[in-house]
Amino acid sequence: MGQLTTYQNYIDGQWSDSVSGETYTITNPAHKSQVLGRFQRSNNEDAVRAIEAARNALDGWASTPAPQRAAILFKALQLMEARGDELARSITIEEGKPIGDAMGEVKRSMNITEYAAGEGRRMFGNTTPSELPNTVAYTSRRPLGVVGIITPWNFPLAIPAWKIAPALICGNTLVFKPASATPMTAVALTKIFEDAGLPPGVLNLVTGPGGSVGNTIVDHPDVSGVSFTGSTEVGTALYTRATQTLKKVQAEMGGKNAVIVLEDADMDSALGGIVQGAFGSTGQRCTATSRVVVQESVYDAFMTELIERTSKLTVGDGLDPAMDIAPLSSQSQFNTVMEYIGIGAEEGATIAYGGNPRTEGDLDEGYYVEPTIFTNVDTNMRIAQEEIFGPVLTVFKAADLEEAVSITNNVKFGLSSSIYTMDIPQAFRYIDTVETGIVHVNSPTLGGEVHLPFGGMKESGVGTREQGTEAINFFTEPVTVYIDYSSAARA
Ligand code: UN1
Repeated sequence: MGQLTTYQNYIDGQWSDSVSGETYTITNPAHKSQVLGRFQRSNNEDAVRAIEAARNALDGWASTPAPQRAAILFKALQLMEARGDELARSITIEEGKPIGDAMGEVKRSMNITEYAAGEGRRMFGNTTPSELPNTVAYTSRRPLGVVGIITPWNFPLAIPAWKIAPALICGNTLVFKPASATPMTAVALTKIFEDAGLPPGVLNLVTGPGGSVGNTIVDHPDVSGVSFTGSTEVGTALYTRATQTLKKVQAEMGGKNAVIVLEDADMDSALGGIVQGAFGSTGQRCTATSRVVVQESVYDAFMTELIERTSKLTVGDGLDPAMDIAPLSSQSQFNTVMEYIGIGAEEGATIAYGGNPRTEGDLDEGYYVEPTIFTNVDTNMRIAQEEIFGPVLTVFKAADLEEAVSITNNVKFGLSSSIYTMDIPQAFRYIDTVETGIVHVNSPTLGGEVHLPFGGMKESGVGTREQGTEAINFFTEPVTVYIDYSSAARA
C-alpha cells in the first residue's frame, strides 16, 4: 500500500485534491486483492468549482477558430497512439476486459478523435433562398456552453472519448465525471488532452459518486447540456432531473439485442458473430448479443455447433492475450449475473451450457463466470426481457421471419439487432420492421463506426444520437440568421 499512487481531480488546468479530503481505492477485477490506486471522493463543492472553471473558460474556447481547436485534437490523437499500450493496459486492469478488446477501444478512441478533429474544418451551416427579396438566410452553429460528460465503467476510454472529442471541437467546455469504478483511465485521457495543449478550464475532471458530483452537474443552472451513457434506470432518472432546468440531454442506455438466424444463413459466419457478440468483452457491452432467434428447421444443428464453440472459449485474466473471456468488472456485476442465472433456472429455462462461477486455480481471485446459454426460454421471462450485462445468452426458436421479428421487438429496448441470411427480400423486410437504432445484416450486433450515428430507440436512448454528424448537432445550438439588405421599410 506504501507505493499506492494518489490520483487527483483536474480543475481549471490544475491537478488538485477534493475539498472533501477523502479518497477511495479501486481494485483489479482479475485479482481482487490488487489495489490499483487512490482517487478523489469528490463532493458537490468540487463539482461546482469545475463548473465555474468551465464557465470562465467558455468565451475563450468558443471563440477559438474550430480549425485551431482541431489542431489540439490532432495532437491528442498522436498522444493516444503513442500511449496506446499503456491505455489498453489501464482499461484491462481496471475494467477487466481482454487486452485485445482494450486495444480495440484505444483504436476506437483514436478514430473518433480523428473524425472530430476533421469536423473542425467542416462546421457547416446551411444557406437557403429567403422568401423575401434582398434577404440572405443562413444557419450557423454555436457551442451549447458548459456540458456535463457522465460515463460508465464498461468503456472507460472510448465512451469518454466519443463524447469529449466532438464536444470540444464544437467549442464547449466540459465537466467530466467518469464512473467511480474506472477513474484511472479517465485520468490518463484527461492527461492526454492537457499534454495536447488544451487551455485551462476547457476540460475538467471530477471523480467520485454520482449522488454528489453527478447530480450537481445535472442540476446546475450554468450547465447547458449533459451527455450520459449508462443503465436505463439511471439514465431515465438523470433525464427527468436534467430537463427540469431545460438542459439538452443525450442519454444512451441499455439493450437486449437479438440476432436472427434464418435457415439459409451462412452458419459459420452466424456462429462466429453470435459467439463474439454474446461473450466478447465478457458481455459487458450495451450492444452485446443477449438473444438469438433461430429458424426451427436449423435449430438443432445450430445449437450443437453453438455449444461446441462456446465450450472452447478460454476464461482468465484479460492481460493474457490467450483469454477470450475475462472477469466481470466488479463484485456487484458478478452478483447480478449469478442472480440472473438463478432467476432463469427458477423461471424454468434450461441451462444448455455453463451457469457457474469459475474458481479453479487463481481464477478464485477474480469475478469469473462461465459463458452461459439458456434454451427453452419464454419471451416473458425476466432473462428474456431484462438487460443482464454479462456472458449470458438466451436462445429462441421461430417458424419464420415474422415470428422472429416479433420476438426481437418484444422488449422495451431498441439499441442494436442483426440478421444472418442471404435472402435479400427477407433482409429488407427485416430492416424495415425491426425496432432498433442500429441494424446489422450478416454482422454482429456490436460496435459501430465513428462517423455514423450510434444509439437506440425505445428505452435504449433519448436525445440526439452520439457520433457522426449527429454528435455535432447535439453539441451545438443552431442559430438562424436573416439579413435584409434592401434598406427598404417593410410594408
Ligand atoms: C460497442 O459495442 O463497441 O455502453 C460500443 C456501451 C455502449 C457502447 C458500445 N454505449 O456498451
